[in-house]
Amino acid sequence: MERLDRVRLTRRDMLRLTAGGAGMFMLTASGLAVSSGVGASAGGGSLYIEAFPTSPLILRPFNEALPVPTAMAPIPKAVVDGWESPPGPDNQDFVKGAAPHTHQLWPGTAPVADFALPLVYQIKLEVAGHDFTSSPVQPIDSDGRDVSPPGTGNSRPRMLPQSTIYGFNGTFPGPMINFEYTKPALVRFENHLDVDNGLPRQDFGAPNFAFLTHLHNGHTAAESDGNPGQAYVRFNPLGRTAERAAYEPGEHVDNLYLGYPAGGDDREIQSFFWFHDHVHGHTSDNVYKGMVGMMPLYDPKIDRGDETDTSGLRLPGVRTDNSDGSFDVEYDVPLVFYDTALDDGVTPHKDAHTGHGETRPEWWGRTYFRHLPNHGFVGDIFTVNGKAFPVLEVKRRKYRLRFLNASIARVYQFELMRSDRGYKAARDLGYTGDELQGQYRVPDGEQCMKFVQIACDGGLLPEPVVRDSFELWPAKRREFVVDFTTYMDGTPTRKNDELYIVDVMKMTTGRLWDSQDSKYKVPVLKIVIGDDAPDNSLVPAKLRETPDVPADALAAARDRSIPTFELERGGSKADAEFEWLIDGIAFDPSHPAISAKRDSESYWRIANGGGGWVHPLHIHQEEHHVIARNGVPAPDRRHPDDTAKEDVVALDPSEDVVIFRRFRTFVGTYVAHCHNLNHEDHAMMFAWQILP
Ligand SMILES: [Cu+2]
Repeated sequence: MERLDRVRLTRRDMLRLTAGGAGMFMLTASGLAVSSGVGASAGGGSLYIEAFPTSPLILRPFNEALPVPTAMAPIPKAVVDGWESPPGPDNQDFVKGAAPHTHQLWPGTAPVADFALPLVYQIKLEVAGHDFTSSPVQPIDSDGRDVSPPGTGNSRPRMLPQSTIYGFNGTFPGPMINFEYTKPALVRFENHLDVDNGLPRQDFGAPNFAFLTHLHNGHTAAESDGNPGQAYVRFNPLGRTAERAAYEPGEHVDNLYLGYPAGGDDREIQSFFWFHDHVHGHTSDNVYKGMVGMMPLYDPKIDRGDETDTSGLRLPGVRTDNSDGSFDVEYDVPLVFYDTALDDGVTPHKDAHTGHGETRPEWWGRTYFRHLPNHGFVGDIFTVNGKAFPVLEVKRRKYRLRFLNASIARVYQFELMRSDRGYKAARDLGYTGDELQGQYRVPDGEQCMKFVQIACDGGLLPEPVVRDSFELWPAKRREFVVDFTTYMDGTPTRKNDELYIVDVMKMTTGRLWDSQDSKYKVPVLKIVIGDDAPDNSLVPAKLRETPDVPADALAAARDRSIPTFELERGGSKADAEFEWLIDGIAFDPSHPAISAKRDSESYWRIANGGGGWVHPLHIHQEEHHVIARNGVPAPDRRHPDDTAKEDVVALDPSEDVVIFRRFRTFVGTYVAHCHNLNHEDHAMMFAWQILP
């Protein structure tokens, strides 16, 4: 029993397995369990395993530079004009056998009458190989012991094979578009995922190689939003539903990002978006397979990325305008967090609802994913900007760090720490099983600096908030200024000093965090202090006002008659896999759950119906204000950045949150869904509409 526990079967699954008959699980030589013949007796959909592989140990962490992205270049107008089917107001996409869709709002028409024509970007969805590390690795088992991968006959260190990604321009993370409000950008996303490069496609990713790119949380017309509700509207008349309601190989879509703040209100200007896949039923596997891109947002009036501009806020950033219309901002660094698990060759890929416990030893060392882990997927290697355990050398000055959680289910909590004795492999500290997640620890790590939070997923905060640590839930962004000249005790940093961004939230399953463990300190990024550098930046006491909420907001929060959406575990007759529901209903894009008139506003109650899970509930189209959590007016101590808006409600167990939001500028179908992407794909989503 103890050994089986190590492969993370739930107790419930264990009971089912043992009830189903003896000998259904075999133990392999490396101490992992492999199910055998489970499917025949357990029946479809009723049983699945939570076993994830033990990734090989990365032997030389913190040797590889953190990739710091630079701005993607737009396509010159002369080139775009020569395209076979150039972008235009009546040419929004190319779908085989269909007339093109149209843009509902194009620059030159109110309310964007004075906006220039968009800069045009081209992003190809491509199959490529990706290296999470250049370090040799040591194959280990779930006890942390050296082990021989199946069929190799030796346990010596080795190099990893490349993992197969489906990436924006074949990279992970994908390109970064630096975006300035009032300067529209149009991105042509083209599907080239049918082009083979010899890498194994493995067993996850939309089976028809489709994509649907969503700019999270753009104030975007429905047809450019890339959501499976509007995709149903687009593709259902063509007889294409589910994953076929998306852009397949040979097809493309022009997503138009106008840079028009909701209501024309500068207080609605946002700060950091990301774009990622949103194919119905395959968002988790497509995102995990690499469909992640970044879009830092700049405000031409007060936050244009130029710390010397005395008319602005002077947040850290040295701007260089490029001749192609793009611009780069130094000292302004996006950090994309993503956890992965690499195949150990002995962990089953299939469970009772899809197979018989098959393993794939030939995929050893490549990314591993199962489409339906009931809890949500968590990996044991934590990466930043696509690399495991990278190093960032910083100048001695202030930086703006933009954090994004692009993980499937993992919630992080970050602190800045110093360590005298450095990092140690978790297995060398005696840890085994789930405690190996993260691979390394800094046992003597102590907090050494604070974060000054300036923005959350709803843009700049009204005032900065000083924080010792902060949580980062899936899809959320939080931005901070960190001053690398001085420790929090007042002593100056010195060249070659080392510190770490450390994850202190132990979360061994995708359900929610484990009980608090002060020994859980996983270093994810090493920071090395470099030379001095000029610094003209400031952290002003006031950043930006937040848009108003109606005076009756608190009364509304107590009103039990407002629309309520309760997230809960349940069963659906539609599909045995659909067990994540909202108000007891599985996602059905043909029946929007609620409609709103354009330019109206509403209160919604979002509730976590269960105590055993957390759910990051994301609502498209406009950010919302949190009015109250569990009846307590926002902001509360746990959420000091509720002073601003947000687009993901981080629902603690059994939490009840009342939000206020508006529905402006566009019409069409949008969605709201859990951003634990396994939950989303197993139906925790609803469609909703804005009507003229
Ligand atoms: Cu969820």
